[in-house]
Amino acid sequence: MTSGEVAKKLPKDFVWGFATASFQIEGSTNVDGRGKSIWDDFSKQPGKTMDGRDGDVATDSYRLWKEDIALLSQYGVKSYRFSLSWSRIIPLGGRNDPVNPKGIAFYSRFIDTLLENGIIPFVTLHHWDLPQALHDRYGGWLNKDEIVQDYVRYARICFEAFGDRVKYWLTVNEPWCISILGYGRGVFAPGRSSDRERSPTGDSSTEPWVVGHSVILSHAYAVRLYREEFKAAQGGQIGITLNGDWAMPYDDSPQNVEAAQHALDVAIGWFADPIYLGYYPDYMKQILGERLPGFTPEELAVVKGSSDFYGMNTYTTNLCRAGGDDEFKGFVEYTFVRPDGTQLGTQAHCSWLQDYPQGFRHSFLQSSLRCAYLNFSVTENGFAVKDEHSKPIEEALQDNDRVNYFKGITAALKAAVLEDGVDVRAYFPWSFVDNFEWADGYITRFGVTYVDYETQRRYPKESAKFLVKWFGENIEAGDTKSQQEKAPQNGPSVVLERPSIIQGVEV
Ligand code: GBH
Repeated sequence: MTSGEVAKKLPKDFVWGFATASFQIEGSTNVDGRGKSIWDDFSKQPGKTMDGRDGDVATDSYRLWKEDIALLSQYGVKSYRFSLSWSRIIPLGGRNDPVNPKGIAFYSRFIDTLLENGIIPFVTLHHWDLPQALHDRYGGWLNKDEIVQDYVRYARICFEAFGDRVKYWLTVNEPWCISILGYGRGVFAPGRSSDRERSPTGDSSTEPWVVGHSVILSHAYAVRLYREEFKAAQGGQIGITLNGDWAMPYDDSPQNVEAAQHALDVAIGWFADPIYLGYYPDYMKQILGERLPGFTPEELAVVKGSSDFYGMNTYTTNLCRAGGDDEFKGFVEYTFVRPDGTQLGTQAHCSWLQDYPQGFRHSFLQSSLRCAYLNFSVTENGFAVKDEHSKPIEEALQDNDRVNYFKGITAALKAAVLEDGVDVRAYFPWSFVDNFEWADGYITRFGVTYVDYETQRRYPKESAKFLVKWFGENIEAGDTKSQQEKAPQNGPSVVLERPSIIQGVEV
C-alpha cells in the first residue's frame, strides 16, 4: 500500500459533518423539565474534573441551537452527529415514567431546522448521560433486567417522535468507556471503582463486565424493536458506535504481535465480536472466566447481527507490548515510543493521543478482517492541540497540529476508500465546537470551532476551514437525492473464521 494522494474523489453520496454530544454542549441542565443525568452531580464533586467545572452551561447550545445550526450550514456540512439527552426526554428515565413534551419539542424543532438547512441528522440515543434516577433506583447499567427495558422504552419514544425524519441512529456511544471509565477506573460518572480513595462503593473486577453486557443487550433489543416496528415504515439504519484505536505491535516478536491482538480483543472485540460475530472473544473469556457474563441463546440471537453498519470512533494508534498489568487493556502495555526511541507522532494535549494517520487507514482493514464488516461510518475522529486552552484566541485559531492531523487523516481516508476498497460511507470529525471534555473539564479542546466561554462566541479555527475546503473538493459532485431517501443497505453477514491480526507493519 502506498499513501500517495489519489486523484479520484470520494463517491457523491459520501456523508460528512461534525459531531457533538448532549451533555458536552447543551448546558441548561435544569430548565424545561429536564431530569438530572449521572454527569450533573458527578462533575460537581471536587476533584472529578480537571478545572473543577461542570456541565451546567457547557457551550450553551440548548439556548444557542439556532446559531449552531447556522454555523453548520455556513460550513456546508452534509450531516450533523449529535446526541439526545435521555433525561430531557424522560426526566426520570424509566419505562413507567412520564415523557417530557418540552424535551421532545426541543429536539423535534432542532431536527426540523437541520433538515430545512439541508443537513442530515445523525442521532446518538445515548452518549453517557444516563438519567440519575435510574442509577439511584436500581444501579443503572449494573441492573441488566431493568436497564434493558428502560432503554428500549426510551428508544421507542425517540423512534416514535423523530423517526419520521431521522434515518441514521446510533444506539450507544463507546460502551468500553461507559464500562471501564465509569465502573472500573471510576474517572467518569458514575465514578464507581474498587479504589476507595476514589469511590466508597464499586468493584472494578466485576462491574465493568456486567455493565458492558447490559449495554450490548440494551443496544440489541432497541435494534430489534426498530427493525420489527419502525424500519419498514421509516426506512432508516441503526447501529452502534465503538471506540477503537489501532493497535500495532511494538515490534515483530510473536509475543508483541499477540499483545496487539489482545489489546484489540478487549478494546473492540468485547463489543464488536458479540454484535458482528455472535460470541465474546476467547481471550476475554480466558482472562475473565466467570466474571464475564454469558448470553442466553435467545439473547445471542438478538445480539448477533444487531448493527446495520460499523460505527467507529478512532483517534490514535498504540504500540503494544506484552506484559502490562492493566486488565482493562488486556494486560498489554501501550506506548507511543518506538523501539528506536522515536515518537510515533505529534503529541496532543491529552496523554492518550498522538497523530498517526496510517493507523486510521489500518483500522478499517483490521475491523474488516475481524468482522467481515462491509460498511463503516467514522462517527468520531479528532485532535486536541497541546496547550490550546492557554493561548490567546487569535493564536488558538491557528491550530496547525490539528490541521496536520486532518491532512493526514483525510489522505488516509481517501486511500482507504479508493485504494484499499473499504466501504466507508460517513466521516464526522470530533468536534464541531470546543466543549465539556468530561473529566478534563474545559481544558482539553477538541473543537474545529473555538468557543470563548466568557461570551459563548464561536470562532472557526484553521482546521474547520481546511476540512470544509477538503470535503468541498474531494467528494464527487451530483448528490441530488438526499441520503434520506436512499434505501438503506444492510450489513454483513459473512462470518470469517477466528481472525488473526494483520501484521502491524507501518504502512
Ligand atoms: C470520545 O472518546 C468521546 O466519545 C467524546 O465524548 C470525547 O469528547 C472525545 O472522545 C474526546 O476525548 O487513558 O486508558 O483512560 C474517545 C475514546 C477512549 C479516548 C478512552 C480516551 C482513554 C484511555 N477514548 N481513552 S485511558
